[in-house]
Amino acid sequence: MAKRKSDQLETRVLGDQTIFRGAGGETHQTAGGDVPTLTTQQGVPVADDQNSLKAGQRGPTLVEDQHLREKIFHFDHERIPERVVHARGFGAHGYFETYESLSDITRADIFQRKGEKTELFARFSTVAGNRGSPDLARDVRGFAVKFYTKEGNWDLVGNNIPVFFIQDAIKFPDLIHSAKQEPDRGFPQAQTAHDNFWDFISLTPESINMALWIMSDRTIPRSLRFMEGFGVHTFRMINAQGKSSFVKFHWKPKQGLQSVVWNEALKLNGADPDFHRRDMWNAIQMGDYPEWELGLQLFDEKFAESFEFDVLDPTKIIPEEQVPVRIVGRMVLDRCVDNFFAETEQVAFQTGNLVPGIDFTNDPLLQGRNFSYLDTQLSRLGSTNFNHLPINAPRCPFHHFQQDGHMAFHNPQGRANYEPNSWGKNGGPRENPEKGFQTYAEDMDGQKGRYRSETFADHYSQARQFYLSQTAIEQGHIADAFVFELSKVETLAIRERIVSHLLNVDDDLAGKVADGLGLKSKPKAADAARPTITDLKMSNKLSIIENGPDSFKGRKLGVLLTDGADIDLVTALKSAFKSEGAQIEFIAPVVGGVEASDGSWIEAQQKIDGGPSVLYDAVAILASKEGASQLAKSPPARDFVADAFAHCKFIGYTQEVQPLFEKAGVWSDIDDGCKALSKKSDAKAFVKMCGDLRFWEREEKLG
Ligand code: HDE
Repeated sequence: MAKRKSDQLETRVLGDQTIFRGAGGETHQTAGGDVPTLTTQQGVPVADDQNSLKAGQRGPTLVEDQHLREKIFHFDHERIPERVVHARGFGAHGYFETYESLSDITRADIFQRKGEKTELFARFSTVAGNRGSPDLARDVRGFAVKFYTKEGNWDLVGNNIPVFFIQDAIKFPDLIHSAKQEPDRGFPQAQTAHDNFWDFISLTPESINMALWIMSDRTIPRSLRFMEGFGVHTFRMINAQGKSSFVKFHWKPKQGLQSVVWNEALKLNGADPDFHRRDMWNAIQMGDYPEWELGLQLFDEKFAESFEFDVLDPTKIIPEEQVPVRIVGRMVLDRCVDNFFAETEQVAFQTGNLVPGIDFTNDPLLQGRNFSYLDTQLSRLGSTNFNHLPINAPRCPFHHFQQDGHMAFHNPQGRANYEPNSWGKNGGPRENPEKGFQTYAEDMDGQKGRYRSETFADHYSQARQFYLSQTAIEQGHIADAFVFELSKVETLAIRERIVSHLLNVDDDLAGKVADGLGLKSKPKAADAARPTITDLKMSNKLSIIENGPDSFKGRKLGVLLTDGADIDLVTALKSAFKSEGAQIEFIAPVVGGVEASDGSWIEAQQKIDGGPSVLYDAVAILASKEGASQLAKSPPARDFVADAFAHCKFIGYTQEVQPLFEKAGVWSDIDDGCKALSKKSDAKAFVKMCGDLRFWEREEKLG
């Protein structure tokens, strides 16, 4: 027992616990034998981290307590401004593997050597919500990747939707102001279902294509792992001979595409506001590394001139049927961050971060972004030296004469901090016309003016193409989403204006939305700058359902158990789903677990009310007779079944569950999406069945 100087305080070491006894009682701290001594930031060892320095037992705290002041001072300044958009995000480390040399198309070093791996960091985000907002907000997802290439950092700062709301950067502050919380009341946050947003959209016809995309299930992805990514703008690739090709970038998830349904998203936000980040974290920690393939749509001036729309207009896609996507490599995310703040929060993406061999086009949105992303880092990270942070620093050698400023870790060494200079070898780095970044020498000629090109004037044709390319289920979801959002809009004129735009997209959609809103009379179609092209070819790449996963791999089964659950079935399910590469979680009346039919103990991961069925892609309910009648009395257990059924999930069940299913109101509706489990071999059939996204036929029946 070590005695302190003060009579009132003593410190005892008991096993691996240090016990401090003071007038206020005892505090305990676990400390292994070899742990380092706690110090201040100056490295001064700390003797007492429990009590501030006071004049007397009950006296005032003394300002000379430097440890207290340093600790509180630092804590007071822990937060930095959140991103003005894309505040809520989740990042992970990984690598890019080049499938083939693209030296005929680009001199970008990352695309020169087949099989080469390049370190990268990816950050996924929602756009409108604040840093603490829920993951399943209906919103576009940011999809930003920083490649640490051998010739500098290349940032591909994209979204999970290939088009954008506006055509010119000058409208971005208006768009974002309208989407975020309204300025007088400070709400609603993380949702577009309010007047300001739809007012802006209804007065901005160029946003209608994007409006269709955001009302689709693309904005409620099942997981960050199951969504596509897009560079959105047309970029250029330049080869060593200076030849330019236009390019659009695509990320295709190897897991396939998958979204949740809206009612599920609403419930998920309550059940687990961190659903997406938890999913990504768990998948990587378990070694189920998410992968995307990078695809390029490459085309030349000739195609650009013959295309129905302007390739510089970011509200348009180029359908894959017109320019196929060439797969050139893959991204694997295989490492979680060590520290969320240092990496995910401080990473600074910039569209301006390009490498030799990749270049901009004159897309007016991209041009505006190039200004914004550098500028915003100063107010967010507080110093021009944000590139000194490890997450932002290039991994290749870098040499320049930029110096000083807040928090400068690297300054030029030696005498030379300017160029040209006469100091020969010691004079520091020099420019290199061969290796250096060469801007593509595009011809430029024109009068100054604030223009919107005539070639950007078609606002409805691709919205129609997108809508008609969806399956009937997805079309239903789009109409429902419009009705949901516009029902939250209080101003009738705004609701009507949106319907007037939809009339230029598709009559049937406009009709469904007008009916869903209970409009007394249908408005007339909005004046269109260009008539809608009605015969654009459909593209099945635009549907999620048509591009879903082909197995249950990487997805999650939730098994609701009670005491007496059939051990053979539990074991069979476990092994069938594990060998499929899926996750399985047990839910029970108490988290301690249940006693199975053979007397063995099965530990649960969730208690029923903490593990609702919205957390799972498919569910099974294995109960004894007694267990099922207990569950029938439990509202969370009834919701578990009713929600799984309403969300068109595949459901495995044993006959004993009848009382529970009856109470949940689904027993008489049991359909082909429900699999009776009675023998071991049923588990395999069930996992196969779950390979489909959902049992959508049920949705049609439920209406
Ligand atoms: Fe962004 N955007 N953006 N954006 N954006 C930001 O940069 C901006 C746009 C995107 O995980 C900000 O560092 C303007 C399109 C992602 O850190 C800011 C315009 C696309 C992220 C900014 C756009 C994006 C951002 C806020 C219109 C898809 C998160 C914090 C001209 C192609 C990156 C920051 C991360 C973040 C400006 C439009 C994607 C303010 C001015 C189009 C994924 O600089």
